[in-house]
Amino acid sequence: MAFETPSETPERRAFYDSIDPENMTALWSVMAGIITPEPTSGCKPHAWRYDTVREKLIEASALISAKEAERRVLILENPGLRGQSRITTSLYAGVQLVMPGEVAPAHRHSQSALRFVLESAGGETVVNGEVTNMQYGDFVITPHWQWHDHGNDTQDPVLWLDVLDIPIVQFFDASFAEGMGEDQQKRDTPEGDSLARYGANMLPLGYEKSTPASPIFNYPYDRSREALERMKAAREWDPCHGLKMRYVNPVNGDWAMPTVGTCLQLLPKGMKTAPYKSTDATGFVPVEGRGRSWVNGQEITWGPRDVFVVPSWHEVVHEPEGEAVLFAFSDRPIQEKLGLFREARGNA
Ligand code: 1HN
Repeated sequence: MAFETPSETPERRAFYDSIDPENMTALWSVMAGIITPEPTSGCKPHAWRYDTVREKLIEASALISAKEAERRVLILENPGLRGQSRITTSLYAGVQLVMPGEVAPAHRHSQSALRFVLESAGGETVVNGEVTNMQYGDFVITPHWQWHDHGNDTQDPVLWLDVLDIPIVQFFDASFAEGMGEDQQKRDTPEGDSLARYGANMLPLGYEKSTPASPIFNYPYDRSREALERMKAAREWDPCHGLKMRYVNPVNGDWAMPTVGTCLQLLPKGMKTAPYKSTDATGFVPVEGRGRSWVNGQEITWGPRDVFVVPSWHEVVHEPEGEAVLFAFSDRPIQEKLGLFREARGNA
């Protein structure tokens, strides 16, 4: 049963007005709005078309360099949350462009970031002294407070989706940031070191975890895709998700990032998923294939590199045209740790 707001009488109104200057509010006058029987999100279902985002970024590249901008990014703002730099209530997302020869200078901040590579013939990002080459579909993380800079020595534009936990850090008033004062940090770790060290089903003997983020910072698409391709043969489809795998921190099996959960999902040809809803508003990036999804009945069509959002507690049904692969991100790791995560499968 939902809470109901008691009716207002002239005496009650006068009372509310009398406590207002004292910085007090009567709970019973606002309770129904703040303790809701189900999530009531300001976040709306929406899709951003890659062609449009890319075109506008190329236009922006004539106006400002990556260096002057610090990061040349167009923020994907949820239509229900305009002006707040949010794609969902708890997450920030934007698409970043680095033109040939450009650098995005080294800096660090409390916010954790992920990059999902949308277009790259070999752009580079350096995290904590180690460079990694970026290819389409790679999932790259920049853990909080680690130095990072980006470069593009190729002939073609490099674009990726950035997802950061900015609204979460904002909520806790815990933001720190600083520039390095140099375009590029020193590369003092061999390329591929962290993937070899932590991403081969082994760990250095005696390794002790020092941060909640995964020590792997590039999860290459070809590896993740290969896993899905092999598993496909078993033909074990989850009715709501097809085949959905989460990216993990190999040290403890937790999510790769403490604040943002990420998955790669294969929807087989001919599948229409069973209705699903969960408390973690989720952003999807189709990597392969086209299709449509219904979000609380609202149809969203999608193709490669588009970005679309399913808000908290909105029922979603996916229907790929052929086989499709989707990258997904949400704040699920935090909700799980706080005991808040809920889901409903099927027509419940
Ligand atoms: C940031 O550091 C990057 O490093 C991208 O590429 C987007 C948005 C807000 C704050 C920091 C990056 C960002 C950001």
